[in-house]
Amino acid sequence: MKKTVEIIGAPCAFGQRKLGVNMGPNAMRYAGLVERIEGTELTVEDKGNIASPAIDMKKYRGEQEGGLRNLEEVTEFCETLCDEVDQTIQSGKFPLVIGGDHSIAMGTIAGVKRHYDNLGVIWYDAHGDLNIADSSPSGNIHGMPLRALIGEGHPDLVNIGGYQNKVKTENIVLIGMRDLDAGEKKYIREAGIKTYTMADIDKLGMQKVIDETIDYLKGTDGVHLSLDVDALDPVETPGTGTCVPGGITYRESHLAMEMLHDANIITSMELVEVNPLIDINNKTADQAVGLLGSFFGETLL
Ligand code: HAR
Ligand code: MN
Ligand code: MN
Ligand code: MN
Repeated sequence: MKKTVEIIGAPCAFGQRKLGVNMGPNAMRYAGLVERIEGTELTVEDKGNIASPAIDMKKYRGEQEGGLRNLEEVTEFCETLCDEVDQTIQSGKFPLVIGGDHSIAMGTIAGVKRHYDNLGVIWYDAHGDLNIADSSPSGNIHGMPLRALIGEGHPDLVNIGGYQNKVKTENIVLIGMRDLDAGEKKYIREAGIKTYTMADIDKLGMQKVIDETIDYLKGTDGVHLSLDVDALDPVETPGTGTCVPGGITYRESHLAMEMLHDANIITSMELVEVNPLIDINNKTADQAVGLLGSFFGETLL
């Protein structure tokens, strides 16, 4: 792990329809994010929040046209984020991007991939985020970023950062899947993407899932961890816009973070979809910060 962690706040809410996810970065700061990482051996620099296009509430709440809600705003946001992440890595620091909805992954990974030839991606999520406009039931772009990163979908999204094909299907591991749309299931099978559904986690246990994931990605030259808090069970972790019952527990998620820390394979990370406006006393941000503590090397003893 690089010695300095640079926090980049990415307050984007354009990838879905629930305002409040743009307050996720500050909710995590309020929950003690900086202090928590500083409690490990690492140095923390908080770059603050990147600029977001203005939110026009009428348009934001309105029906989308053309199957992609707020396409221009998402694209503009991700272009800015891409350059920020690129700069962070160039200056020798570890980028920790805090969202914001999951559409920001297209910006984060566009910036990351400029530095790696064979990037691996761990997508820890209830959802595959592998839709294109035609297969999307919602038109919400946060359900599409991974597919765009692979190189399919609207050209504006596919070309964020000025280039395409950032992630190879054989370098992806999906963990926590339990709400895949029909088109996503078909795509995952056809592309042969390594997938751990909740049923797989039940059977194997999180320890084996992460051991296998680390082994599976051993040929990559960097691994990005994209952690969507809706991977966790909504009974414990309710502050997120698209809750799906039957999720990963908080303790299992700690185990995953601790193992990834010990394996020392993650070269960039983002944590997304914390929405304090639909949370209970900021507990989802508290948990997100707890998981980040484990990821950055906190121990219980
Ligand atoms: N698959 C559904 C859609 O495309 C729901 C996607 C929800 N996505 C996120 N990110 N919360 O994982 O609309
Ligand atoms: Mn997601
Ligand atoms: Mn999700
Ligand atoms: Mn750019």
